[in-house]
Amino acid sequence: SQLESDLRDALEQEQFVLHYQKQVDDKGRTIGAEALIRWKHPVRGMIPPFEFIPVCEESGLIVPVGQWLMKEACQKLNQWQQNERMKDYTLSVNISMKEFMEEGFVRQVHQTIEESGVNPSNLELEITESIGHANPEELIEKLHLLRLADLSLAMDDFGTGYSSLSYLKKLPLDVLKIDQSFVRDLGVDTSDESIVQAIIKVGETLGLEVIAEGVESEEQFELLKQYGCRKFQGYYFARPLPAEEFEQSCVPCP
Ligand code: G
Ligand code: G
Ligand code: MN
Ligand code: NA
Repeated sequence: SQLESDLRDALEQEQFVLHYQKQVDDKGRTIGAEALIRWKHPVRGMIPPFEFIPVCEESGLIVPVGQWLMKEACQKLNQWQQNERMKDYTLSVNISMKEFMEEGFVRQVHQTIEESGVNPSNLELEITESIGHANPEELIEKLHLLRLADLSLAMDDFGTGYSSLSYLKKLPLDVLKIDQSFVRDLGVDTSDESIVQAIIKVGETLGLEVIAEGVESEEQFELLKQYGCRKFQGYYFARPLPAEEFEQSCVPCP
């Protein structure tokens, strides 16, 4: 398709960029960021990922795009690690299921980490529950191999998939990300309050960190803190921003 061939050009001409959305602690202090890809199209302007990631997945382009992304993310994290103010930030990167299931994915990630010289202990890979549709043994094995590089693994959009808790327990994860659909109606929908509390409890029980996504208001932030959540992400703190703007926004207040 036209889009597919445009995407090949985009890779060659380096038209992809990463934006960074802040993640904060309970005091609102920056602790890291999630990297979110954008396509800077020469004619159409900034194109959001939902308009091209599916095409990348169908066409196999997700492999080279994912490689570019991992390289870019490792370079950025490596820069932060040289900077006194940002040296402890974590950087989370989204991995699509198609990419994850690709032969050679783990080796490629390890190689990119090595070549970049980054300390991987602040690198986090986000997978989604839809990965659960894959062969469970193969998935668990792959996650263990990935973690040999000393990086962290997060379950993105948690609570929207179908994975059972007994399955979740078997996965070598570090972090659960509460899906923003549950955060949206906090203070409005009591069942969402219960779901969020339950997810935080599951995290505690399994020894996983929990981060709430999609925090848009002070009320949501306060409720999440009351429930015991310690990490937060959402428009209330910052939108995804180009690297420079993100880095400037992290300058501590005098
Ligand atoms: O702002 P946002 O529009 O960035 O992202 C929309 C969707 O695209 C989210 O589901 C997000 O996980 C996905 N996405 C964003 N960046 C990336 C990326 O770098 N790789 C993959 N595979 N998905 C991404
Ligand atoms: O699927 P994933 O969680 O990776 O994607 C994150 C998506 O959520 C991105 O599209 C990002 O722009 C968006 N996002 C981040 N914070 C907020 C928020 O507070 N509200 C809403 N509506 N979307 C958000
Ligand atoms: Mn994500
Ligand atoms: Na998410």
